[in-house]
Amino acid sequence: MDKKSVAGSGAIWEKLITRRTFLKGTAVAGAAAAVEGLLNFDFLWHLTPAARAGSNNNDNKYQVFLNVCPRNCYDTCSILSYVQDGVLKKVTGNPEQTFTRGHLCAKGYTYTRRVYSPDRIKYPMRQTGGRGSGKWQRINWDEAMDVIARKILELKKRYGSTLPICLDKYSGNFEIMHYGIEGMMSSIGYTTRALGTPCWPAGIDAQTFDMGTLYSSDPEAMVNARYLILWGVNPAWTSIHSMHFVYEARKRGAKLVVIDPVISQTASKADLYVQINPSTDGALALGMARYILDHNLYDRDYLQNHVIGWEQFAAYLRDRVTTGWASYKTGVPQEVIETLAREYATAKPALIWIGYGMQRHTNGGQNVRAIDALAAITGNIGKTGGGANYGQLETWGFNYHAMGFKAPAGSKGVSKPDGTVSDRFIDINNFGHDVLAAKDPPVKMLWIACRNPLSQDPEAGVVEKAFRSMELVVTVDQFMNRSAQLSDIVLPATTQFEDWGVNASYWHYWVGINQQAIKPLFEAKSDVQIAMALSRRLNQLAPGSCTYPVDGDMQDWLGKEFNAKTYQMLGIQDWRELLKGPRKARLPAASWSDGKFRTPSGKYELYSQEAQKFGHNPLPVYLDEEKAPEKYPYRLLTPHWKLGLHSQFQNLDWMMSTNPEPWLEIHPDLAAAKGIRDGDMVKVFNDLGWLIIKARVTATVPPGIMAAYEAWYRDVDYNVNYTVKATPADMGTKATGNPGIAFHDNFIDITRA
Ligand SMILES: Nc1nc2c(c(=O)[nH]1)N[C@H]1C(S)=C(S)[C@@H](COP(=O)(O)OP(=O)(O)OC[C@H]3O[C@@H](n4cnc5c(=O)[nH]c(N)nc54)[C@H](O)[C@@H]3O)O[C@H]1N2
Ligand SMILES: Nc1nc2c(c(=O)[nH]1)N[C@H]1C(S)=C(S)[C@@H](COP(=O)(O)OP(=O)(O)OC[C@H]3O[C@@H](n4cnc5c(=O)[nH]c(N)nc54)[C@H](O)[C@@H]3O)O[C@H]1N2
Ligand SMILES: [Mo]
Repeated sequence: MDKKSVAGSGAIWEKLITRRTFLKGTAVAGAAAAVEGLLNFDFLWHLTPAARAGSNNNDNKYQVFLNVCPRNCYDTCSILSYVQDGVLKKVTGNPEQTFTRGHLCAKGYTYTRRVYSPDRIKYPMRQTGGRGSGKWQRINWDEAMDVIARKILELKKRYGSTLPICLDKYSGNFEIMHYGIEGMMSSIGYTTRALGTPCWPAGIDAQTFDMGTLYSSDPEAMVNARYLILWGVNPAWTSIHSMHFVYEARKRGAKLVVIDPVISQTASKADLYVQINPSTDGALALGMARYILDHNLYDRDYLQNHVIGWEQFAAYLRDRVTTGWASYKTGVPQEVIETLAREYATAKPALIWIGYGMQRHTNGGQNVRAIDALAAITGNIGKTGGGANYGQLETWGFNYHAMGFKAPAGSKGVSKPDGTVSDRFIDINNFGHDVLAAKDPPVKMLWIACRNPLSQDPEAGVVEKAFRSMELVVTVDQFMNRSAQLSDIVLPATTQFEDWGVNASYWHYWVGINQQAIKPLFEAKSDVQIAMALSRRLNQLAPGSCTYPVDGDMQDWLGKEFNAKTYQMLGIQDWRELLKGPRKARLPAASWSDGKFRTPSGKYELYSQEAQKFGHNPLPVYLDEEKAPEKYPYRLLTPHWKLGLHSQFQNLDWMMSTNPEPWLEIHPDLAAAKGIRDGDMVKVFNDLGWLIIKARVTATVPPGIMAAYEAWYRDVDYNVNYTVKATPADMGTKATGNPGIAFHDNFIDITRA
């Protein structure tokens, strides 16, 4: 066994051989061969080290552009891009934007390496030897659009609708005009869509039942907290800019508590670290609530004026919850629970940041409701420096013009009981299975954009099967990742430096324009331009078959995304004012400060009939956590990694040079019991699949729990999702159409490889 990690689905060892050959031997090398020599890359390649050395004293030799990091990340940083002779030389954070404060994260500083990476997909390419063969042939855009358009029209003719065509798009680029990808699909007819999100839906529903929507306070206002609980969130890795505000709060006297089963980098900064059994956060919150109730530490006025359901909730607590029970469930000593409850309820304002990691469980939604309840009963909601922060979409009120195109007249889709027609929706969190299961008509073609399902979806082996069963798979991306390798046609996407756009964050309150700073590299196009090119060809072949515009000026289109409300929120009259710099939305520092909630009652709903309608207990009650089956007694957590963002960044040379291979964190006691030493290769497996990975023996994880971080490494066949089952979380359906996914309820066994 060589020293690199490998992964597979199904316990078939031969598959390993095929997979490795496919990955190392042909696909990557094949792609490289297809594109190398077509353009002398040395020119750009040699310039970027200079960008690295570029000094701030010489800024006047550059043209400076405003950009925004469009990744799915809390921070959505404001970037200043330095361009010389049409080449992006360096990037820095924009000091004007008070959340980014002039800094990027480690990933952001690699953007020059990403834009000019020799691994970028440079031209449309067609895989001629079959999916995964690695035999790629460069084709031109016209040919690519012709093949795709003909396939769409042929499928439409064969099945009488465009439902056999399925879109899977998620979060590779959250820039607003990227919703044009959905628009392109709508404009050809009714199609099959991956609906939902793998990210945060359980928590969204929880906050929606409690408060009417997710609307957290300005994270910059965290500095005002006197007590700050970071609950199942690891901002030292996943929201590095938030740490400034966390530290500032602490400097001003706040106590910092971190609750996580893993001693994360964030946990290492805490005044109090609480190691909790995974998925038992609801029990901890309810135990704290019981203590608060018994010791009269709740806020009577707030409950009376702004909350419904307190009596029922208090009765539930008295009836079913004790701090002793909470201790038994969570593994947290009873005294710690009581101290935490007392301190939290008496330090005002107290703020809880509820992370996305903690809700990726079968009871994640209920756990978030229980934590929200703490903020409500102590009257911390609506207070600057208080609250239960999870995320916000207040600043996302754009027109979504790029998305708003309708199916051609007479298109056939799914008929609904109310007489309307719609797309066919499948679950994004059980994508492979649902694609394979779709009937009448079956799914025959996939369009993948801003998405890497082969790496990010559970049951990656099933997703692979779904890919292999298609007649045509088109992937639009910047890199030849696993999904691209299993496609028939790949199309090169631009980076944010090569495009116009506008970005908001789901965390902070800033909105910024993304200026085109450099010309598109090679033959890359933006997703919207690809939609236009496809429409052009479709309409040539079959006039009227696609309603998407066939051309358009991207700055005009950008203007069409704004409306009176966004202008008012940003304090501008025209979007071009954003070319002077990003703007912060004019919202109160504390959400819900007017006490008007968006629930049916207009109050905070401890008792939610809406929750009941969706099949949940109307109260935030404890739902038992998922326990390890006998056969697979250990839990494998797969949270997010510092130097990558899902399947992005870790493939770049600077990242690979710092961290060339993934690892598994395992506690010394378990390692000893299994005869595993630090640095050994281990096999992690369950009925679904397996991976072979290097062990790091560390007491930062508890004995029965391991951690391996989700990521895509370029030359390493590593995929945590070969062992992750598509188990739904309890909530998510109300706000996002499908439940979230319990990525962290993943049980495995381990041996030395
Ligand atoms: N085991 C496990 N799995 C997880 C998670 C976990 O915690 N554990 N987390 C889940 C979460 S929270 C999320 S949000 C998902 C993320 O899942 P995805 O949204 O699929 O993740 P990314 O890898 O960020 O992006 C997908 C692709 O978009 C491409 N891309 C970037 N910019 C563009 C563009 O402008 N156009 C096009 N067409 N493509 C572009 C990138 O190169 C990348 O290949 O993963 C989920 N998967
Ligand atoms: N560097 C980097 N930044 C990112 C991302 C990335 O991939 N890399 N991804 C972005 C995206 S899409 C997202 S969704 C966010 C996610 O960022 P976070 O909200 O920080 O979520 P995670 O990193 O998935 O998990 C956070 C912590 O939750 C813990 N956890 C798991 N289960 C439980 C539990 O049952 N209880 C408790 N208390 N804790 C638990 C994990 O051990 C982990 O330390 O980050 C965004 N920012
Ligand atoms: Mo996410």
